[in-house]
Amino acid sequence: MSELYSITEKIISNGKGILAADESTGTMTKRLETVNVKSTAENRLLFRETLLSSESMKDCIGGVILYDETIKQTTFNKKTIPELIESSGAVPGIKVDTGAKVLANSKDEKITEGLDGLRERLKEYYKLGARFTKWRAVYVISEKFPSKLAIHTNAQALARYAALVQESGMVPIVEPEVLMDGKHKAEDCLEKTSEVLKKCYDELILNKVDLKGTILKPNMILPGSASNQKLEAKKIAELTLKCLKESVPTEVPGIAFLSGGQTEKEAAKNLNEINKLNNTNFIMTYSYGRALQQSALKFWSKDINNINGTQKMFDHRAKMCSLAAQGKWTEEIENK
Ligand code: 5MM
Repeated sequence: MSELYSITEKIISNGKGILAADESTGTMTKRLETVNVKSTAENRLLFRETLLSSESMKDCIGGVILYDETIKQTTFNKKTIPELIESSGAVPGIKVDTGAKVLANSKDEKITEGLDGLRERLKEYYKLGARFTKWRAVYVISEKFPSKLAIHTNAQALARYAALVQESGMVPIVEPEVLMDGKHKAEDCLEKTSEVLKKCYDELILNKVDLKGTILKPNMILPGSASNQKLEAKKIAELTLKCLKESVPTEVPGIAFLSGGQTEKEAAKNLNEINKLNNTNFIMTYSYGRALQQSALKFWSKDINNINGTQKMFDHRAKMCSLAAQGKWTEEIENK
């Protein structure tokens, strides 16, 4: 188990966080099409290789979550993608769920699948260089949702996944994402997220998962994206800390937030406030997809051969997130 603890530490310590580059081909195609780039395996690799060769990888990124296609690709210089990630001192990781599908008997909700054959797939990913993994469950908020059924079944799947991952010698990231979509208030997000997290930890403990060798990837406590409630970053940080303090066992070493549709700046500012107020033992850092990649992707789409310019855009975001993970981010540095 001590091997798992050192992997965890390497990923999230010293102001480092995680680059979530695990978009499945469907999601990556949507992202590329919005910036008018053709979604071919070569283009997906070119964009990701550009980010993974950036200067900021060394100081700001402790781990990268990959998708099945990417972990098997090789770079222009004939390195494997895990080798490229390791060369900057970061840890290669892999998304192992096979996606969120309609939940039987609650058709407006989702259950994440991928447990069948997981033990064998984990062995293969370990051989390819992965040392941590990710599984994402998604929950919607409405008057009726998330239902007890969605909370229970997803928690069970997350726990069975995490137990298998530790058995294979890798660190599981547990990602229960309560979506921002909807008109709900931040107080509703607090209530529902707390319920989801508590159930996840009941099941993780029942499945004898060693919590010290895990990382939690939750949403922040925010108003719904269609709500008219506006909250200051300080209030978001207070609610988020309240939720995590009450729902997450203290053995968990670190929390790496998802950005969930926040702008790049909001995701940095809110994480910064959380760290300024952090009165817990948890390391609070980032595991951002869109909030690390958005402006780099936009820039890259204008000239996919402009590697340096794209890397500069990514380096700025990575630096802002790393400062936020230490409570040292400011508007002034952001706008420089
Ligand atoms: C990178 O996006 C991941 C989802 O991809 P698929 O929907 O194609 O499986 C996602 O799991 C991501 O890791 C997290 O949601 C965090 O990403 P954001 O963009 O919310 O920070």
